[in-house]
Amino acid sequence: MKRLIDLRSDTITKPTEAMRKAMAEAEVGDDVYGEDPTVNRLQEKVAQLLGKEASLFVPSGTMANQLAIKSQTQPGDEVIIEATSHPFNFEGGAGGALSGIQFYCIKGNRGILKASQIEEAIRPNDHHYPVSRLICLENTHNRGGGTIFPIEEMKAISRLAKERGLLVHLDGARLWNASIASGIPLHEYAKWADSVSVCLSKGLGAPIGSLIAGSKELIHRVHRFRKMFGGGMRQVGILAAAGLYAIEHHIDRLREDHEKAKRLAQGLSELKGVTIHPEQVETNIVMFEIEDPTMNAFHLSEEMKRFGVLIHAIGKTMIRLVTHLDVTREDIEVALETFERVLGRK
Ligand code: TLP
Repeated sequence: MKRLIDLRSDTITKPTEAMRKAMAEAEVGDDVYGEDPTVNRLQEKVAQLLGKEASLFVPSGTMANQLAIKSQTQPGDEVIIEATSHPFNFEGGAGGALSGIQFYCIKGNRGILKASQIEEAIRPNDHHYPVSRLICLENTHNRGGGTIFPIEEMKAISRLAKERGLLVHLDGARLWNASIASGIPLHEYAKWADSVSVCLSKGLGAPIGSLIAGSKELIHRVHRFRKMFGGGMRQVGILAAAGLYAIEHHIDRLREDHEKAKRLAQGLSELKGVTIHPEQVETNIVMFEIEDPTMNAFHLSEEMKRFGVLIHAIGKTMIRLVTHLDVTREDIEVALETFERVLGRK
């Protein structure tokens, strides 16, 4: 069967041979007893990279975000968040269901919020209002198009949060990408948040796994809730080994994914019916709009699939493409030729 070029997400990568070898050779133990040496090593490594006291291995980015919310709020509290963010839109309503919080959504500029917008959203200390407790940021911002959250704005938000007694959670599923593209170390970003989640199963190419990092006290609470949410795992050193391998070998190469995304955007800008701003592509996500009387985004996605290229239609006019470890530079050229075949040149 012809190999598909899959640009739907960076979550679709398969573990490399070398990663599988590291997994097969991993030393393991019962992690519910805290006795898995490979998990412990991964947790220490990630805490150190993020400059936090501790971190905890969890199955998914969704669980990491939801544990951050659960362990830093009370039912009835309000969580201030960007309107197109992952926790608000794509986590099955978990914030309400599992933590009893409500979200206060603010529309950002390609996912990026300003401290002044957040300031306006903080509720007065009056019994009519919910208690504003937690601010959630996302870096890079998925729906914003892989946008990097400017560090200066993060600092300003963190200062505001401190002044007003709120906490900050950073959904850093793709913080690795932000760090590589901006040259700002991971711990510099993490410094401005009380809790940070990172994913191993996106650009880094591991099959599973996320971590949540913060103070020892916070991670102690997160640990309790991880058990409650059913996320206590046993001999998962096998999975942690994939994560360690990914951290050691797949961070620097993210640059290549960013270059591939830029090439895609530039190529797409020459095609009929495509509205795209190549200069806005900062990391590995490319968003574009399709305006063609005969073709909407779903139709385009079907057509591309017929020719072996998978893309993600996220609405009638919007398409998302994500570059990753399992698409080569040649694949990008083939994908662009296929787009051209379907859409034609301007
Ligand atoms: N994002 C997935 C889909 O759920 C949309 C993707 O293909 O991009 N935070 C951010 C910023 C994410 O992009 C994702 C996954 C998550 C959290 C959740 O991670 P998982 O899928 O591990 O629960």
